[in-house]
Amino acid sequence: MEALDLMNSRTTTAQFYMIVGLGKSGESCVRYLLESGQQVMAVDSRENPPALAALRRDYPQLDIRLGPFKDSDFVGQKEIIVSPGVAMSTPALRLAQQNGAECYGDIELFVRFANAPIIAITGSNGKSTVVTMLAEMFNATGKRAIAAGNIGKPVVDILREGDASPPDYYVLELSSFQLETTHSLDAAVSLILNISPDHMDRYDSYEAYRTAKASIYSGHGKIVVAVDEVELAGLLPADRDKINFGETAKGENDIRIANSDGDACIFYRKQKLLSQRGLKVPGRHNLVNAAAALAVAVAVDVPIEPMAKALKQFKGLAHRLQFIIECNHIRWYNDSKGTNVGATVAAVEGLDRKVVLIAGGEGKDADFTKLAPVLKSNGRALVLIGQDANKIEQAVSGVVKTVHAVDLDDAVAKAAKMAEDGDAIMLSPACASFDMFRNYEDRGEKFITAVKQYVN
Ligand code: UMA
Ligand code: ADP
Repeated sequence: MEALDLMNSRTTTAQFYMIVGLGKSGESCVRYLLESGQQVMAVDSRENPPALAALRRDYPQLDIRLGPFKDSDFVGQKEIIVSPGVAMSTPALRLAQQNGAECYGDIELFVRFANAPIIAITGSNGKSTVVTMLAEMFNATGKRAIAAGNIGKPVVDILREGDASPPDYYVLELSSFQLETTHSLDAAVSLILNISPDHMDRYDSYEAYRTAKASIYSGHGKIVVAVDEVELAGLLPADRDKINFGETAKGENDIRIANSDGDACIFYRKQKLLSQRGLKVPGRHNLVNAAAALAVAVAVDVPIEPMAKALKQFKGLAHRLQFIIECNHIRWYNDSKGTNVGATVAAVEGLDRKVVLIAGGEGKDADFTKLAPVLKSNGRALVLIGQDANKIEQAVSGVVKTVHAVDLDDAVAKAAKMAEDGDAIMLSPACASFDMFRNYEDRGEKFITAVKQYVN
């Protein structure tokens, strides 16, 4: 049965929903609910949220309230669908809950109607890469998989598309924000890739962030475990089928990483499936991502060799350790999606050469001292931009030569002057982009333009 019919059959009379946030998630929920005959109002604390113009055009009668949230709009609501960018600790939402409202996010709405097994993936870093790897691997080997969620396609759009025949798998990238507002997830396979501090401006503690991530394990499905990740300790439920991956994975069905013939390789049951040099994506972290994707393949019981073969064709995503150009023996990389300290550490560590790092932006209350060891071992110099440039400088003081730049053009010119033969120059900000750019894509594209202008 198609999702819209399913929803109509479940609700004999139209229900009233309040949608909080009119970004991508809110827009998809508004459209889906209206298309399925429900009643909707929407609020956004911004004056001009991204979906406003399109919704006003298509639904001129829709009740939309903008600007700072008003308690009076929330009290008395029964069903509130909350966008991931709005914290559940927002006072108006707390008040609504105290008054009996059920609050949940778009992922919850989706999982109630999803008609194919869900592979749920979270982690502080590598989510989009692994989700895309898996979708490409399935689709290249005769299975149909749809990738959605935090990767950029709102899940409710899948319900709206009302696919006549369900895919074999939904591969969902889930952020901690989305997991917090999902209560009925029962994924066929769930995976936490890694956990390191992120979004500390939104959580009261690191523990609260870890707990939000761990809720991906709710339900009865199999769990794919990154066994080398110490941060997962204490989060794993005991009584579930598990497939491990990593250097310390030892089980019959596990995916193991080990050195062989001078290269880091991935093994399954003593068979070498692929090696670091056989991948098109650089960096040790991408070998780990590949191992994670293969462990999911084991968990869903599809033939592993064709999946490994398809993985070798994966070319990587834009803005993730993306090679731009080599000029005068210097290689330039765009890692604009490196939006937290853990990602930047992995990116700098992942290259087999010294790095002039361009970093900085909106720091989300991160602890930047964690950048110091990797800058000491692999860094040539540091060029800082953005709102939290001084914070980063203080945190890594004296480790490498550090300069400040006013914008990306300036940063590119300064980085080029400090690089030596054979070095890499990389934008991997360890910060969000919103202080200077529309988003990380905008930052990455502007960086690529600045690099190309500089070298030409
Ligand atoms: N906002 C307000 N007031 C509101 C509603 C939102 O100020 O009333 C702000 C938020 O604080 C945020 C921005 O608007 O800064 C966007 O929030 P949103 O909830 O409207 O976002 P969407 O456009 O719906 O996009 C969301 C995810 N965004 C966030 O979680 C912030 C997208 O992930 C995701 O691709 C999309 O749903 C589809 O599922 C982006 C992201 O940055 C890439 N995610 C974070 C990350 O990866 O680190 C978690
Ligand atoms: P996410 O969707 O979790 O943000 P991405 O796949 O978009 O993850 O990668 C974001 C950044 O994280 C990359 O630019 C890279 O620097 C870093 N990264 C990717 N995979 C890993 C990993 N397994 N461990 C640590 N860092 C990683």
